[in-house]
Amino acid sequence: MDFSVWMGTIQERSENTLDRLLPAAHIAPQRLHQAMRYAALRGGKRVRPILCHAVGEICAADPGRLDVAAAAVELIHIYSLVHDDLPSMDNDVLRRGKPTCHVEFDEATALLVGDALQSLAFQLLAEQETGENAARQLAMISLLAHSSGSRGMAGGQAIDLAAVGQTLSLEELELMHIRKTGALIRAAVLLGAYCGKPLTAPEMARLDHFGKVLGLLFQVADDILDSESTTATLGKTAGKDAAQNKPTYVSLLGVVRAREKAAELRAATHESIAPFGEAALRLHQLTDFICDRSF
Ligand code: GRG
Repeated sequence: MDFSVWMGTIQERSENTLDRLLPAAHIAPQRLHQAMRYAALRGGKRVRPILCHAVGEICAADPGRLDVAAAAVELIHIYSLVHDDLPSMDNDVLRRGKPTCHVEFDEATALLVGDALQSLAFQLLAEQETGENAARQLAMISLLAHSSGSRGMAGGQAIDLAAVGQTLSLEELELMHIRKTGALIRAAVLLGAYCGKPLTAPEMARLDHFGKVLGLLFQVADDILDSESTTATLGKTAGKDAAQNKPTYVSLLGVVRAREKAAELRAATHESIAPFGEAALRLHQLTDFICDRSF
């Protein structure tokens, strides 16, 4: 199956799973549930769910288990976007081609949407069957908690907020992105692996390395897009990093060297999963999509 067709099927599965697992809009408190569904449904590339499913092909994971793990990581991602867009953080009005959650509803509701989506993610991993046994499911919960907490995504966001108007070295920028964006990308990879047949320690280490490098590649590509694309194409405000005087790969390296960096990371990503052979086909294709995407 062509990659774009395969990706479309996973995006559809992801949408249907979120639709099924989110509280219905008519259930009280209706406004909060409407806002959760507004933020979560009909939008986004679903890169993290696609990653879960692509890794699932390596370890023969059950698609139903992957759906739940993928939904959990996507819910954390959506919560982070809703909170990131708030006036006290990035103060943005457009996300996934529509008004941000606090613009469509209100600030207090958007805050609660993020909180409730985060709780739902962990509820799913605790209540639904995602791994072969309880120990595996606990490992999945622990992984997602670490990845999204103060030494993962939330910590990366704190470094990001403190960095506005500052000069960061390349190493400091990398450390920020490893946490802010990379931690959840890595979690998506490893959650996919936990859904399937147990892999050997070297195989898990290989996937771990892949997830880390892919997270950086995702961010370099995102920085290049932010500097070169348009708001209409991205479905979110373009050029914000420069406007807010935020350090990025493009501001530090210039666009030509940022592209070289992306090419190096792409090669390293492919190399890290080469030993999986044909089973990693979807992961290779997804790596290229992340690097070459235009939105
Ligand atoms: C508020 C705790 C907290 C964390 C926020 C991820 C994040 C941390 C903020 C998002 C800001 C941002 C634009 C980061 C750059 C990389 C990124 C995560 C882009 C958005 O992810 P995509 O491109 O979005 O996967 P879609 O909408 O396609 O899911």
